[in-house]
Amino acid sequence: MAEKVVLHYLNGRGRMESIRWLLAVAEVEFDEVFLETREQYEKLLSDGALMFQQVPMVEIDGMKLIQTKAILNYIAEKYNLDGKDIKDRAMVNMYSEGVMDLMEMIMLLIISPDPKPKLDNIESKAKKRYLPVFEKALSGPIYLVGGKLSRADVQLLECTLMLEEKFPGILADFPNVKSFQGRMTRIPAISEFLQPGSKRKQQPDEKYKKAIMEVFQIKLP
Ligand code: IBG
Repeated sequence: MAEKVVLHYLNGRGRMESIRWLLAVAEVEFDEVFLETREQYEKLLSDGALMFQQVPMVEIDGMKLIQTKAILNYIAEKYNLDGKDIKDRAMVNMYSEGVMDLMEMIMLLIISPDPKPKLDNIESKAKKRYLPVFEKALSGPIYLVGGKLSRADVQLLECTLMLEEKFPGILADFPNVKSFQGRMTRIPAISEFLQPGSKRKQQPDEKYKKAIMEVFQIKLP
């Protein structure tokens, strides 16, 4: 029997959250080991579990996978959440990379000494650069690429929910994206993942910030 998938990261969203989303949509059960102390992280390092001394790390199919995008690619390929052919896969990757650029900006807010200008920049980029692309792509099709659910859809949903947390009403000018969000949240595995008590993580808080500083020895003001 296949070993259970195990996620090694902090108890927060960060770079692991998209992986949690994708596993949830693929209906793969997983356990989580939360890094709370520097010692836990150093133990992973001394065990040789982290190729580039970084997390996320995911134990899956007898491997210890690192690098967020490599992990997402593996899960997407394994569970048919990528494109049906090489061209569709290129489109899926392009959408997915765009969404990840935007989500990374939000993720990094927690370690910013002065988040306000960064927030303004994120809102402006979201409205002017990213959301118009998805509004156009979804004017008709149900999913972003090739008429089938892919990791790009899952990550777009994750991203739009994050955006609404920061900027309520931001989707008002993007009705196709808003309808897409409604459709996606009705997919049973997603609806379950959105329920309280699921493995989805909440917005970053002080405890999570403290863990980042402690585990990665980052000095924040
Ligand atoms: N390219 C890698 C990936 O995508 O997996 C980058 C991984 C990465 O930067 N991981 C950080 C790490 O392990 C944790 S994310 N750092 C240790 C090191 O020595 O490089 C931590 C995080 C931050 C800010 I910093 C916000 C949220 C999480």
